[in-house]
Amino acid sequence: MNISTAEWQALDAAHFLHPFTDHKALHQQGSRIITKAKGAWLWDSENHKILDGMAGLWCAAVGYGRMELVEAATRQMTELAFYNAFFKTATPPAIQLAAKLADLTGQRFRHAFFACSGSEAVESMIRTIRHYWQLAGEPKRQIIIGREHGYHGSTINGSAAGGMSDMHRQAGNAPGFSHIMAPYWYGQGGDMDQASFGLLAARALETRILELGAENVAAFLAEPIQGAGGVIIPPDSYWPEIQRICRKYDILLAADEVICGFGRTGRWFGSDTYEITADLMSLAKGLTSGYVPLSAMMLGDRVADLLIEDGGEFYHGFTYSGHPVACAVALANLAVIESEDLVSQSEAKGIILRRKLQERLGDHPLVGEIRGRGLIGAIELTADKSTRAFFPEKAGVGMICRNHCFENDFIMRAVRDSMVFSPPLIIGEGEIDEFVSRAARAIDLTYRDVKQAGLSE
Ligand code: PXG
Repeated sequence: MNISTAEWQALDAAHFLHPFTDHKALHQQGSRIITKAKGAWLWDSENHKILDGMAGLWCAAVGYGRMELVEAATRQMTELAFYNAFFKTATPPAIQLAAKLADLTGQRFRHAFFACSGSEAVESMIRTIRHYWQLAGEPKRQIIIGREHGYHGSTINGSAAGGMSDMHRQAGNAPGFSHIMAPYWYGQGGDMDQASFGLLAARALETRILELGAENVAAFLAEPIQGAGGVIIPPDSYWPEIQRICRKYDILLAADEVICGFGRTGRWFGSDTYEITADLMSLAKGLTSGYVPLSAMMLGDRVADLLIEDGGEFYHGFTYSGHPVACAVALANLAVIESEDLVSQSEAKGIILRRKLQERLGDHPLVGEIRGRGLIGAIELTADKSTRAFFPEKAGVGMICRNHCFENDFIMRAVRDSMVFSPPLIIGEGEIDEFVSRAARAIDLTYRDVKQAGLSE
């Protein structure tokens, strides 16, 4: 296409509203126009080749440009582009995908409900949980407990379930939600060892259940590893204690696997990594590697049996629930993940990536911690390595680093001053080296700026 970058930017500013964006600020700068991608690399309209350390937005597990997925979409669009599943009909890809997902969970979740986005999958879980308790004869159980720094999407209920206060303020904060602390040892652990802090953070759930009255609490909704909140890796003591508390008070456990699912944490699901036995689970992103929008709510037997046996009609669904093209792409995507063994690759490459980051940046005065599981991780930037002190929020150090990454054709995202990453699972050895050297360069440049601004010695 013969359109200049400046023309794209003008058209973009004139018409396209972006998600989570201060548009006035963006328009002063202009968007970067991404035009193509292959493997772990993106190209922009100025023909810069950019290493994508975020897999799109925690999605592109199999990398970009995989013809297996393209062909699956083409085949399905040609055969049957769309049909709904509302009125006693179903399409083969949706049936096959539901069965495949049940297999991948070892039949712990035998039923799948499909939607288009993570937010819709979470919204579906919230509706299902409340419906479940009505059917179970405990209709007072309405409250969903989430966590600070949790992210569960941008619908009204999803944002209320999440722990982002700016979202609560703008979205009107729907009733029926409560939040407990996150297991964020780096930020809130102080002098405690990780194991003790993990127990402390989990026991906040018990305290909250008792405050609210267990008879009013429907579920605990949580990501195995909190992604958008800054890749918060829970101490190993955390999840077993959460599980014990949920069982003790008969609270449903809903695992939001939108980021953690499909190998991201080195196992098929984050719930496998932490041995979580959830009652419901939401999936999206890696389900199709982002090639087309698709999400799923998975139900374990406890919820599914009651819903199916005693629920009658569940007044919930979307036009595109079980979209055949999206489901066909998901099946092709899962076939690639399996045939290339990307789940164990994620585990093995994650170890290499963290070791190399540690070697190159472990002693860096700006780096407080390098953490991760599989191919999801974070580098914390600190004002004082020995105390893990944060920079003042308004200094925007994470954003400075993100900009240096961007200017050096490398994508990491800043959450507060944590630089978070989740590269495609197909990232190669040489690309891991490239990742480390680009990350190091951005952190060196940030350190220079921080010193110039008098924020660090
Ligand atoms: N749950 C989790 C755990 C997520 O990470 C959603 C639900 C909602 O998914 P949809 O598809 O409705 O966006 C998400 C999405 C970021 C970022 O900046 C993260 C997400 C979305 C947009 C930005 O880290 N996660």
